[in-house]
Amino acid sequence: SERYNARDSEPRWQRQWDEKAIFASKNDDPRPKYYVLEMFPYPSGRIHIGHVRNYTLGDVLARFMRAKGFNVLHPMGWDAFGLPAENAAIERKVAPKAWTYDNIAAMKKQLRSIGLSLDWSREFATCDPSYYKHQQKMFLDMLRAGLAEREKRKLNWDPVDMTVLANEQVIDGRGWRSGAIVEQREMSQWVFKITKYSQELLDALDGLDRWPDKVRLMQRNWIGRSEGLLIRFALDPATTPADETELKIFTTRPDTLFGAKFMAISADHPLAIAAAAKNPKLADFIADIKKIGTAQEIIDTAEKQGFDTGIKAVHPFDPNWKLPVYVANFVLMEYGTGAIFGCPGHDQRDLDFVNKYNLGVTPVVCPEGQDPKSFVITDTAYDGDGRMINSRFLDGMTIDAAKEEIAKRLESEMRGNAPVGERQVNFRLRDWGISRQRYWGCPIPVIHCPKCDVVSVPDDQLPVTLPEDATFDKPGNALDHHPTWKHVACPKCGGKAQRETDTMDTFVDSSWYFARFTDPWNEKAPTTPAVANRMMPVDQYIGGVEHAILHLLYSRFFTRAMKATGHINMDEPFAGMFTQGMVVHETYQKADGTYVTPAEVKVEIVGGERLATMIYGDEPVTIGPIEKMSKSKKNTVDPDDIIATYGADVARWFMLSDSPPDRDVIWSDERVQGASRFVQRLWRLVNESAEIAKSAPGSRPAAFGPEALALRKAAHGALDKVSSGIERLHFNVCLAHIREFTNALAEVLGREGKLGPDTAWAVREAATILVQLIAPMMPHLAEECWQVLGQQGLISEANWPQIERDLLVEDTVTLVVQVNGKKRGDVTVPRVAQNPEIEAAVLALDAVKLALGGKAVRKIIVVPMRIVNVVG
Ligand code: ANZ
Ligand code: ZN
Repeated sequence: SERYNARDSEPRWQRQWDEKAIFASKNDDPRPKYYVLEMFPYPSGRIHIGHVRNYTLGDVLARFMRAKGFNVLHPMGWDAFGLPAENAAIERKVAPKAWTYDNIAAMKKQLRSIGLSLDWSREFATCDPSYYKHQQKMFLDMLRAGLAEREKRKLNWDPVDMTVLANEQVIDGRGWRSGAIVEQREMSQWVFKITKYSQELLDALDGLDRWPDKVRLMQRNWIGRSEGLLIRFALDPATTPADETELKIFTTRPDTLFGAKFMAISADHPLAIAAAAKNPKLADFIADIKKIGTAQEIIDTAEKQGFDTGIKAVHPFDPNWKLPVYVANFVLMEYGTGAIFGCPGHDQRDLDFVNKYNLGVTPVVCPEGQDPKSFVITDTAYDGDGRMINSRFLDGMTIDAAKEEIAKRLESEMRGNAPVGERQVNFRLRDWGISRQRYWGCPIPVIHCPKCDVVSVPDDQLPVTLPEDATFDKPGNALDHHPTWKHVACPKCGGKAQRETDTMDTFVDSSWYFARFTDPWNEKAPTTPAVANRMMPVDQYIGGVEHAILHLLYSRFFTRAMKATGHINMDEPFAGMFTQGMVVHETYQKADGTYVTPAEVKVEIVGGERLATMIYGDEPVTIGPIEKMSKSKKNTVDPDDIIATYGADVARWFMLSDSPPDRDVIWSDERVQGASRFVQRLWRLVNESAEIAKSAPGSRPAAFGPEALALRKAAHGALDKVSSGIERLHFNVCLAHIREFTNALAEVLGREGKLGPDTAWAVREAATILVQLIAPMMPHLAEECWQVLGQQGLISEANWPQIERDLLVEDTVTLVVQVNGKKRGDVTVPRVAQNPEIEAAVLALDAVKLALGGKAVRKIIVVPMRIVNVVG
């Protein structure tokens, strides 16, 4: 037969699937549902190879579950708002909308060429007014429910780009794009009250047992619950500015209170501001340390710095013990109370700090088994377990007992009319600020009226759409400097008012799209609750680990907010979560250090070593480390090129082979060619099998000889292993089983002489099963083979084959062999073997003869399926 021609076959099958709309899922389908979702793409312009991996993983599962008889929902859409569209508008003078929809059209074509079983009838882009209309409605619902609020916050303001920057976008005190010195500005912005759910979002993680542990841990850490004590330290009046009489701190280690050496407050703390007003040097210091911004990583890695304010705090258990109060760069205003006491013995930051300012160390927790007298701490703080020392009434206690003791004493000690200590649970999680000074986002549907304050846009005036004639020739928010858009009449009083010109964080758009997919046709409401409640949660969500925190957490919050406002009746949107690994590739550099693409390089093996040269000109190239594919390293491969050269099935097969899906996979041309050869091999085998099948009896033979039986066992064994492998997303293991089974079939086909009718029948069965096994992975090739085998209809619509369980039973059994009760080895016999046969096999063993040492056998006891004991 001829070679399999993917270029001819693939578009043909894609057209057929489309015309018959076989992947469209119907909401009134009575079968049990299965919702597979891959994280939807940002329409950047081109699909990259990571998308191909992501969607292939989901597609295998979707096709498998469809064959298993589920009503599979497998939709696709576009996460279409965001900054790149505005940058394109600035750089290339194309409107964000035109740029975005052009990209969507191009990427949709690419996605189709991969042969994914997607339900395109549900497609939407988050920038469609028919989508964001509902998002605006839900924003207003959340506002009424107290889940959205306006809040004053200190934000990083870039005075050149005229925008708020995220902490991560402030580098060395400057805006990441403009390079301008960033200012801290107090601004009103909209926040979602995610912190109302902190405890719940944390607790519910336990129930997400089909999520990776690492993702749950990341979420746990992000929510960051800690139990501790608020302590009001009195300030020494002689040293403090007027009005400041006490300093409130939050600590998780009240047990270490007798190891305290200093107090530290944030540069934004009111006490710091009050002190700076009288001390220009302190004011300079504060201005200086604020330049590094407030990004956690930067703070964690920056050198610890402090400034002694001269203020003294009084130790809660000793009126004569005075602690210096520093302004320090590692204390954040946003956490706890923005103030701490420092205990250098048991906190590394505090230790670095006292070592710099010579404040001394007193250890107060001594590890078990260590002599307290010889326990000194110099460079490394001790944060382990132990017993209290140097701590007066705490001495000898465990850490937990000491914490409890301090809490009890300070809770019952009153100063003024409040206790000095108070137990508190703190969360690291902050409310979600959603205001962005951007044009290309979902408008926030409120109006600011000088008389009525903030007024919601009435429901019947939704959506608030973006003006299409915005210009991008000035920095700042194009909505804000649009000549007319923001000027409107107040819906309440009719007076002159202004629209909110901030738009929503694009994370809002992706926090509910999965629910919208359940009924994207509903024009009146974000969801049709009866449908959403039936089709949700997503049974298997698949995406990159880079979204393991924010996107998943926001989606979990938003689902709860939708529940609170009546749009869905569940808490958790994703029952199963899978984080896939990256596609990585080695890098190539010319002698001058410039990177070149894999397409420009040829790699040869010379003397066992891989050597690379430029294809044109033979210039030598250095093979660099394997890295994540990126434009800057030029180590990318273009899915279009791969599909044009090898076909989508080869690309899909390659993506699934070798590496477990949660690990990185190394792109390698050699192995892609291997996948391509495997496709041709399958094609030949199926064609040969089809020839043989012609001579096979129409109905199932009454009995099968050993040759036919062995092949049937290989087929059903593979079917069993692949079925359970796909359910667990162990795709690389499935592929290995398929290859093994392919070899078994090839071996039978390669035999000399004519095959018996029972074997011919088994060949037909095996080829049919083989084609069905590869169908989720290589659907185009499978359709083509399905025809060759003379099957009716599309394989994409066929049911998954039935496993014949009795073919899975092993036909041999291994028994432990003992001589006089002592193990001497084992013996493998046919499962059906009778005792005389087993006894003969056991007595023939050298180990048994040796153990008997010539003695006569008195008797042999056979414990069926388990043990044979020879008594000598
Ligand atoms: C004294 C102490 C002694 C502390 C010790 C730790 C170890 P988590 O677990 O993250 O809640 N802290 C409190 N507020 C802070 C702020 N705004 N900026 C920086 N650090 C702050 O951490 C709580 C601990 O972090 C608190 O307990 C406090 O230091 C510090 F041996 O108090 B601890
Ligand atoms: Zn008004």
